[in-house]
Amino acid sequence: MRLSRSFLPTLKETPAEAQIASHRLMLRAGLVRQTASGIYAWLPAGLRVLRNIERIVREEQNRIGAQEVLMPTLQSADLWKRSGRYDAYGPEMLRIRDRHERDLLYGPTNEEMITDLFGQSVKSYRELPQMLYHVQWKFRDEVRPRFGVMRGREFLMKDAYSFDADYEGAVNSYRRMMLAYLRTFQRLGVRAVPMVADTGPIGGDLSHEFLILAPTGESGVFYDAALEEQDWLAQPVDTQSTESLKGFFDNVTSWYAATDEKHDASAWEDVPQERRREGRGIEVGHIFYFGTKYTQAMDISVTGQDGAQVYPEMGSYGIGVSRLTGAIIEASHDENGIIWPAEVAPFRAVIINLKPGDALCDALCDALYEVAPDDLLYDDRSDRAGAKFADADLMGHPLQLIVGPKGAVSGVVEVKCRATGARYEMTPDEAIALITRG
Ligand code: P5A
Repeated sequence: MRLSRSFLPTLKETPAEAQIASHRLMLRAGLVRQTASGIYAWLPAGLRVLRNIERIVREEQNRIGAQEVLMPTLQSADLWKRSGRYDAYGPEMLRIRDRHERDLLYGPTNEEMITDLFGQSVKSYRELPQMLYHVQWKFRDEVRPRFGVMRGREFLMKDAYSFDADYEGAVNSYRRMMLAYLRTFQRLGVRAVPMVADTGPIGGDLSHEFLILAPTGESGVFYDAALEEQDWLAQPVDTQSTESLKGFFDNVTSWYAATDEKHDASAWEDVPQERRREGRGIEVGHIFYFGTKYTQAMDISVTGQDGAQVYPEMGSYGIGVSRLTGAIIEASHDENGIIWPAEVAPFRAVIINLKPGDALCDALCDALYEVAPDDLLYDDRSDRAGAKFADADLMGHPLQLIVGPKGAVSGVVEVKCRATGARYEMTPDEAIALITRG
């Protein structure tokens, strides 16, 4: 994308309404704009990041056998009356009435809808297990929307739902999902630590939250550093084997990790001093096992092995896709701006032309840009170099390829790595190799 023709409105001033770094940087880097309290429009660079996060989330859901669907944002109140949550959910639910005076709501989550869809089609235990997910906007009328997309009213969630014939199957689904989450967050370039959690309005017996460590997080966290050192992508887990899943799960839960709500001071004493990590965390995912809570309330059963009707065991599994955009920035920025992990960056690199109009500079920049025009940002504006460097640092592109008149003559591209600040001089061919991926 050519910067001179793009809609990437960066701000020099710090927006007064933004209290935390990620919110300030998302506004300054031109990723989002607020359109109403807790509701945001995604601008081109922000949308690219959101789509990158979604892509990784989807790949890891598909990898454990979950199937994607797309349920609507609007739901009928009748559905929620069947589970008893229409009244229980309270003022966070945005209630809507249509022209026929029928009660609708903007979905805050989809347990009821998916249970109903499942019940319409699945009649026998032989069709189990099922794992379905979608990536869809939710609405929760939070009392205090704050921190930008981090606690919005409208937000994008990946929510998955599992249906199993029995407890053992349901626990396997839960453990499979935990593995998918740990792989997902690692690929996103952040370390999210799983912690035992309360189940709140979703309900159930078993629940984990995934928290990214950041000083502005809403929960206090205590955990064993061993959890951060694991390579979840390299661990061999056979997701079809109960034993293998159990081994993985027992390993994860053997290390101490708790939010302040569940913190146990005496168990904490058992963690070796040098491995104790204490701070604050941002909840980017939350998984629940709640058995037959919804299937029973909504009377959705299947024929079991012995011919009797049984209520399938369920779990639900959420990732805050839009919140992750803010959370990743919260965990990865400096005083100059965002430092995008490569997997989610809106562009692989920015090409900075220090002298647009100079034939050699233009030719070298064009040659670099042509390598992958959809994935590169070309700063072809005739602004001062200082302003371009500042915007590049602010927007957080992993690499900056700097082309000036001297380098253009001698065939030298200066490459700056945003994360380390290291600078290298290389030939145009080496620079091309660097930005050619896959
Ligand atoms: C799990 C999936 C659920 O809703 N039902 C379907 C279950 N869980 S949850 O913990 O309430 O939400 C899942 C994740 O969504 C993100 N999230 C938010 N993101 C931005 N703004 C909000 N107001 C907001 N509320 C929840 C969190 O990342 C949470 O872990």
